[in-house]
Amino acid sequence: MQILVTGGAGFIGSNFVHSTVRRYPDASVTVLDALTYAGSRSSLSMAGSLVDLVEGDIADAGLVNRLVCDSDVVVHFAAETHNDNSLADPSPFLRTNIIGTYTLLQAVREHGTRYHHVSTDEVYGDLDLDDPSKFSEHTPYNPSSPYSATKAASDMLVRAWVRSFGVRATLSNCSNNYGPYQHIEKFIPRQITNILTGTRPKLYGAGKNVRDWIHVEDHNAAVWRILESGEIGRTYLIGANGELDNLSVVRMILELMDKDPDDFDHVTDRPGHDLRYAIDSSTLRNELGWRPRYNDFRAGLQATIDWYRENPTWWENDKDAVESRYQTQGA
Ligand code: NAD
Ligand code: TDX
Repeated sequence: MQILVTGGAGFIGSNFVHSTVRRYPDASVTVLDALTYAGSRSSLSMAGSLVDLVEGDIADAGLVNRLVCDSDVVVHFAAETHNDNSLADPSPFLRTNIIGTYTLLQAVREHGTRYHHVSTDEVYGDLDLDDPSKFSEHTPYNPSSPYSATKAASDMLVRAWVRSFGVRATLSNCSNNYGPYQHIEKFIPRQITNILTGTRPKLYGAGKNVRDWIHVEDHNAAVWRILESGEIGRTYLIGANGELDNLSVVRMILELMDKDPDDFDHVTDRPGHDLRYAIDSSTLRNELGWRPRYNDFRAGLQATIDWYRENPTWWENDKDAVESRYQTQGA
């Protein structure tokens, strides 16, 4: 089996590559990654010579066509992924998330290649804090940010290519991931590395916004279930019933790192900040038998803290640049 993983040097993609080489030692894995600020060769060092890393852009049609031609399966993780960056400059989001996905779709269409599209729950917009409902496959799309709007556009392209051209694609929309190798611009690793560098954690606004946390290994196990048994053309929602407000997460990180749980700063809120995400993953559970294994968030968070503590060389060179970018946003 020849697998092409786009964005395999990023957070979820690199974890996917690690679990794939463990699970299918005979598979041949090629990563296509532009190595933007969010991608790192070192995230793949554990996979060593088992993985071929091609540095390139998913919007480069010639390169994509050559790589897809040699592949049995394409798993598409590559994207611009940070909401705050999409507010500062949306243009790379349009190019990578929309044109990049279009380029991949044209190639899998030409070669008849099986394709899985990795997307986010943010395409559904947000829920009120006191609304007991959750997102399901039937929730209408209603994205709020430039990031989520471009992810929604890419999902729509996939659905259109399935219906119009018979592309053999599945889609998944997952909630917020945590775990090792996540870029330190994101909420959880930003706070962990703040504490490790003697800076106070930064909470947007009052911290009442709710995210539905899932361990990255559970997300990737679900992607494998869908690749193996999912129905072509279907969308599967991935979530592990991990709803928590941001204030509780910051306090838990501080506590687990032996600090005073009130030792953080409230900073400027994100414009248009989505209130709450929550996923109903019953289709995936009932039809494909997937179950999350990392059901203890506190234990998963402690392991994630330990990973950042033990791997400072992976993140410390980026820390100053990330924090100065946040300072210009007052965050
Ligand atoms: P990430 O930002 O950590 O990694 C993205 C990777 O894509 C990087 O390695 C980057 O170099 C690469 N990339 C960016 N532009 C590229 C281009 N033009 N060509 C080739 N490679 C390019 O992202 P992540 O958090 O690992 O997210 C992976 C996917 O999962 C994304 O599609 C994202 O929308 C989706 N997702 C993420 C989450 C989450 O909580 N992080 C949740 C649900 C869905
Ligand atoms: O310093 C911070 N303080 C803070 O309070 C940061 C960076 C974030 N936050 C808040 C904003 C969100 O409510 O924490 C929450 C999580 O923020 P992010 O890590 O930026 O994630 P989010 O915007 O929820 O989007 C994430 O989940 C869905 C990923 O970045 C997306 O790629 C994915 O699609």
